[in-house]
Amino acid sequence: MLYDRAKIYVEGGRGGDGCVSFRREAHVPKGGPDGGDGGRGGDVVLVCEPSLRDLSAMRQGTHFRASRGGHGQGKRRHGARGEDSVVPVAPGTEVGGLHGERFDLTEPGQRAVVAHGGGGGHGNKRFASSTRQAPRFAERGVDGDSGWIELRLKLLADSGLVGLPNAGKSSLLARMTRAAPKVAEYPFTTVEPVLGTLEGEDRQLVLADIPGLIEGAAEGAGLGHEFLAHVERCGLLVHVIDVAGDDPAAAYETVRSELGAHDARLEALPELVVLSKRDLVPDEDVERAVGESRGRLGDAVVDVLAVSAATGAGIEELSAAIFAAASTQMSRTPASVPEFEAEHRTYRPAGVGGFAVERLDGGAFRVEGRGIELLVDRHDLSNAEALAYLEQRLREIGVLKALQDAGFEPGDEVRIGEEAFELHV
Ligand SMILES: Nc1nc2c(ncn2[C@@H]2O[C@H](COP(=O)(O)OP(=O)(O)OP(=O)(O)O)[C@@H](O)[C@H]2O)c(=O)[nH]1
Ligand SMILES: [Mg+2]
Repeated sequence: MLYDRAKIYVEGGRGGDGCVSFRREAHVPKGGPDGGDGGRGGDVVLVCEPSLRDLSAMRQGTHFRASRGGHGQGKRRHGARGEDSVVPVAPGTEVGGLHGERFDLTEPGQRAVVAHGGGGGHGNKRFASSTRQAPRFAERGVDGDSGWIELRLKLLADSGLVGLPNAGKSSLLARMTRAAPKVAEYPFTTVEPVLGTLEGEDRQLVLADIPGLIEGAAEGAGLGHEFLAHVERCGLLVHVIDVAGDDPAAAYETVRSELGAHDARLEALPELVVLSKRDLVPDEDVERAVGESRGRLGDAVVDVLAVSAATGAGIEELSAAIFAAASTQMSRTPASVPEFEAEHRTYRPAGVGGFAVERLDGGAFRVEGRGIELLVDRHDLSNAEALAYLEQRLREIGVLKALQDAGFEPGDEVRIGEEAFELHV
């Protein structure tokens, strides 16, 4: 089985808490605050690992959690950064991130941070000011990002073999590469993509043999639809048609329309038409079929060739044609040029950003806003000093003013995030 989809739960580490501590020295009676900051939580990072073939490793474990940041300590010692959770994925893995980003891991070693660790809390040292010389509170660390994300593997092949079932695709792959796909005289022998490497003089190309396509494949008929995504990254389609079949022209059209129905990008790929099993019909019929196809398809295709996997006739020419198409067309394929920088987002819960105040039934007030919620989350509201500090911050940010405008009076209940508390200001 080729596991080309996975769903995993990722969770960045929680930030370490800031520390409340005061300097103690033999000859200094009342030392100042010296509590260090908590460390950032670790990230969950996907890394493109070339030794992996598919996403089957994700079946063992679906939860990936990074470690939490270390807590701050006295003497201004900061907590250590939490350890990252590193998740190896096969080349060609596409990921939809927690915040709607997309990552595409194609190059070995390429990384994508899919869950950022939470920030560490500031130690009490940071809250010292001329009016608050001995702060007896510190911030707590915040939670990291978390949630389920979906992974989708799209094989990194340079060229894809497409065609109706039984057209002879696997026989060609077996003839041209070291791959040993199953070959048989019934349709749907190939049930999942098989990759083979085509050896050239100075380079190699990866050929993907995908299950046969039938009418309705794009809507789910047969098996091919499951795997059409795997040819999306190819730079060249090798369209295999049984020259001894009933109606080669109709076979061609059926496959073309399924490719187009799946994705217009597939339809737009350069295409090499290969008439297979040429040993089964007289040479003059083969020549006629090649001429007829060339006339009908013209410039729409790279070329039309006739081959036999059984005798080897035309195989060298086919290989040369694939390499030639590769050097002219594949230099700009998505397989070699990552569509997205995998690591394209930096996230820090820095500024408080916007907020909204709402009066609830019963007289309480709710303040909403990610930054404000984080601020409240960072503080222990049972600590009177922390609460006083929070009130001061809410005043500075303009939340108090907004509350008063909404009818707030000292002593009313205010709810922010999970917390509910009375404000006496
Ligand atoms: N005589 C002859 N028979 C061939 C040739 N190529 C393939 N065949 C036969 O055609 C049948 C189908 O070949 P496959 O390679 O399995 O075809 P496929 O396109 O991979 O088929 P699916 O995997 O079902 O989509 C098998 O019985 C092969 O032996 C050829 O060049 N000459
Ligand atoms: Mg096959």
